[in-house]
Amino acid sequence: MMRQIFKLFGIAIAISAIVSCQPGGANGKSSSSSKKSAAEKAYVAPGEYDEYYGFLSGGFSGQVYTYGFPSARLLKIIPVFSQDPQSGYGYSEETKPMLQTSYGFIPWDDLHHPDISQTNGELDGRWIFANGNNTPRIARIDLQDFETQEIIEIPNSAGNHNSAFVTENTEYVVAGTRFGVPIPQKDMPIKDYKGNFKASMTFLSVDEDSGEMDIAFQIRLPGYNYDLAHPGRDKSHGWMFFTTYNTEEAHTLLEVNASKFDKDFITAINWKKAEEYVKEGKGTIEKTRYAHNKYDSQTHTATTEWKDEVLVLDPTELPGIVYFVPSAKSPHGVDVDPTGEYIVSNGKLSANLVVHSFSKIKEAVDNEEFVDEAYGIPILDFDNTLAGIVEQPGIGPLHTEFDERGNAYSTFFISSEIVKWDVKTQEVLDRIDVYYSPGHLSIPGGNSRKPDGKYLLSMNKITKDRYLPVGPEMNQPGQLIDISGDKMEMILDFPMIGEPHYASMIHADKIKDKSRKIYRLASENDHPMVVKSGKDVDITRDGKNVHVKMGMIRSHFNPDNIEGIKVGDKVHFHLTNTEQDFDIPHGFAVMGANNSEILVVPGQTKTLTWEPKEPGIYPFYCTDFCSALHQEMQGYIRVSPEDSDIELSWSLNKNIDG
Ligand code: K7E
Ligand code: CUA
Repeated sequence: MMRQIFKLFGIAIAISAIVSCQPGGANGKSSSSSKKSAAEKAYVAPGEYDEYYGFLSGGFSGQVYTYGFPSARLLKIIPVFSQDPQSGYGYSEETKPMLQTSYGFIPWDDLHHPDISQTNGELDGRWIFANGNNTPRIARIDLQDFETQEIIEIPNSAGNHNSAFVTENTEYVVAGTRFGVPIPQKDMPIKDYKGNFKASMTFLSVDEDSGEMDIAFQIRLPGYNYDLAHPGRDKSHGWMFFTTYNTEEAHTLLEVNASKFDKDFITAINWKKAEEYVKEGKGTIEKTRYAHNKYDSQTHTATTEWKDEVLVLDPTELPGIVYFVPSAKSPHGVDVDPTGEYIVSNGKLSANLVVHSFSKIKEAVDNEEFVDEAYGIPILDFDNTLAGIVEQPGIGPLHTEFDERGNAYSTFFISSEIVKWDVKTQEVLDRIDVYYSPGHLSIPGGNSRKPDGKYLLSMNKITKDRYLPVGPEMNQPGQLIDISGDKMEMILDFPMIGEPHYASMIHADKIKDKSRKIYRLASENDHPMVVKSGKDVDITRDGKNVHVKMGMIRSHFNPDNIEGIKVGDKVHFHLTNTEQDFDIPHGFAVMGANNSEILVVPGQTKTLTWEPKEPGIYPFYCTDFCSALHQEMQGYIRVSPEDSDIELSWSLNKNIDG
């Protein structure tokens, strides 16, 4: 016991020593490789557009942040697994079903990896898929609306971390479990974990036209811990690779007990083979329960569909689907180069990077060169699958991305740097300090067949002295690095929000021209409570439920005086913004509402529910400064006692008689 504690201390001291000996504050040794200064490179003049979109995960904020690069201007916050008082997402009646799960309404999650859809191995800019790590879910954001349109819960999973990565034609989005757990869930002693807990890798199909997801199948695996995933591409298309740690199957003090074995695994899954088995009718249907939430942009309304079964493939009965490739100890990232040949495994505590060869893996599989098996799954030979080792590039490698010139870029958490190396020769070419401790990095298309290697975004975990202090917690620094030349050059340092893990970046041309401007009232609004013209304005009572169909246009609400509401009523404001002009939203807020304001974009309908508790006169107003007379965009609601006999009535520009 004593020895273990001492050992722990040793590790902690070693790590803190390495972290704290980094140079602080200003970086004096920035090398200017080109004629433009760093400031000029990151500068985007007023009125000009950025060249790239970057979609940064918010980690525990449950959101995605849209930035423009190279300026790092924040363009839009996209709520995903969160309630957002700005847009009303998760508060409006239409969007509440998006956050429904088998555990109930969950307005929070830990979002790590946004991944943009691909066609022929290139980013196509149609959708972003993102994972909810805590309550296993996958979301789809539409890049026409920049809104979350679908969230599907992942059953038989716990800690949905190796997600949401797409295959090169967006055939599948993968959702990999982090924790082993009993499947199906049950009450059992934790000490009996080993051999009894299980894990699931879930493959979700994606409809080519609508983007709609569906769970195609799950692969049941031993209950190790699985960390990250990336799809094969080009020559390795059809495969998916997952880092696998805690092959010791420890259930306590993992930092020691899951670091015993010299090697852990990359789990290589041949999903094309799995697909064949599915077509042959193989696999078992298991009973379960999960929510599938979809937003319909025609009715502006989300619905929850409850599903109760999932198709499970057992790789011990269906050979050829899963192989274990011994790899770096306690690996974190697994990254595949643009050719699909090199698979980089990043052992968190290691000073080397292990590079596997897909051709060699394939050959070993074809020749059945197995050295052992674990729970019935064949284990390949480490040396037989190795392409090479990047010797001593830094300490604590986490993630790697690629450019189109045959270079790889890896983050090193402990030695706080990014190292550039040659994928084929594994030779180190350049290195740059980042401040401090980078997690993921991102290059536009850097996890696709067609990288666009101009900029690299380093997402660092520790801030310390980078910015003016703001209390005990500092926003984490993002650092933009120009990688177009031989030497990497840091050009910008900016605070990010939440805890960004991965970000996906894409050239703006792939998105900007198809971005939605308005919902056409005539053809793109089938909401049952829509107000298309003044004659649709109406208020109806159904017992305690009062439905208000209200229009919004510069600069008034229709109606703006309402009487006959009583204490105990549930008032549903169905708000339609009847503007048909780009970028003219109206907001709605009523005094004492327990949810939020709501922002309605042109041609859209949204509903806010309000339950007045006391008699009185309640003002409501537009929250978004929409015209010179925005402050005139307001109204009153009269709330009477529960037993009052005042009739419902409403008006605009005339007195209510009563
Ligand atoms: Cu490395 Cu969740 Cu992708 Cu964080 S993970 S850094
Ligand atoms: Cu409408 Cu302000």
